[in-house]
Amino acid sequence: MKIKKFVAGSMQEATKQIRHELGTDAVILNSKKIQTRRFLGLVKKQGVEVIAVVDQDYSDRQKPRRQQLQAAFPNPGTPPEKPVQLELANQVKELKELLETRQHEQPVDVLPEPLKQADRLLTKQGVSAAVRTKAFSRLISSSFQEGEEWTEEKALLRVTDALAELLPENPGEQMAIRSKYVVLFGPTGVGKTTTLAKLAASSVLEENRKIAFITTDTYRIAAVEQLKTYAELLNAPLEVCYTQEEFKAAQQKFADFDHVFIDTAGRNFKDGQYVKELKDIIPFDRGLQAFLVLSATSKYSDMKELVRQFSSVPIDQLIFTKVDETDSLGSVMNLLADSKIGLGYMTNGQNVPEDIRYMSNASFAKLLTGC
Ligand SMILES: Nc1nc2c(ncn2[C@@H]2O[C@H](COP(=O)(O)OP(=O)(O)OP(=O)(O)O)[C@@H](O)[C@H]2O)c(=O)[nH]1
Ligand SMILES: [Mg+2]
Repeated sequence: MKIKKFVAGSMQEATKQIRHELGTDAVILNSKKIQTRRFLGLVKKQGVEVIAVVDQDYSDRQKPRRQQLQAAFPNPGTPPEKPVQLELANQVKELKELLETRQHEQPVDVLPEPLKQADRLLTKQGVSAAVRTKAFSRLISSSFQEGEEWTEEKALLRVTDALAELLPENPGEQMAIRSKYVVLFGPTGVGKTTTLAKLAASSVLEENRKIAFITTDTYRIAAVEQLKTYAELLNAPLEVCYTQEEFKAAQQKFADFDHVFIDTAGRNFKDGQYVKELKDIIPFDRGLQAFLVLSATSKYSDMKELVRQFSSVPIDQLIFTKVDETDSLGSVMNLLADSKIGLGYMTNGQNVPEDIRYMSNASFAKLLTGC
């Protein structure tokens, strides 16, 4: 297998070079527009940088097929000689078609074995083909050297970095809880109340903050009792609010507190009506840090639909719970790679306050690949 970077004035020129140097079985892995400098670096010129690869084994595997086709459709006599220009135009067209037909193949088909192995690991984790393709294209365009030696460890580290780069911006641990009001919402039973208690407990125990609780979960009878238990343990006041007026009154009451942790009712938010009900009670304004809580055990398509339903709510970050209950984080990766909302926390157990961790993009990618 041979991988090479080509720089040319246009895509057409680049494909000509690729055909010339790597042959007709070459596949374009990545291309981007670049600015080249000419004449003492003063004049800028538009160009393209293309990374192409040819897998000799693949090419050889195709030979018998080509011979078969030639045998099945023998050339009926010597073709008339074509003018040179027409010949060239046909070659370009042929190459274009070839590249187009092979564009949908996994780029990893032609990568070195350690990278293929990393790809298999991601596939096992449930990372989608689209995300894997994006990660490998990024890896190749940013740090792939011709003739580079690859080990399994190096491949995994580079893939981990490339995956982290696909994730939306994450404000970092120092900015974990940065607003006075912190609200958690999400589907039923994902661990909202437990996670809120973990965050509140860390705030009291590690940062010595003066905290209070509000709950708008008046739907389940036991919900208030559950939060009251945590509030009593942390010696923090709790207000139960049924309406936005009551919510605003509670905010007034807690005017001199450092943080107010707000719990909400778990509902089937695939029904947009519940999103509206949530917004009817809680004014989602600037002073509020909003976390959508999802379970890491959920299916990608369900989580994606939930995020879509919340598009009218300004969500700051996502929290994924129950990481301890799953062996594959592919659905979380697929969701994050697709989303503009960054990752915040992950929880990995029922213990309050221990089982929670702020996750940077790099630490999540490492957790995913086991690096
Ligand atoms: N294994 C595991 N269990 C968790 C985790 N977080 C919460 N749980 C458990 O999940 C169950 C539901 O937790 P809650 O905090 O009541 O969930 P909720 O989202 O507030 O539920 P509703 O308010 O009814 O929608 C409890 O048994 C928790 O102990 C976690 O990270 N891992
Ligand atoms: Mg709850």
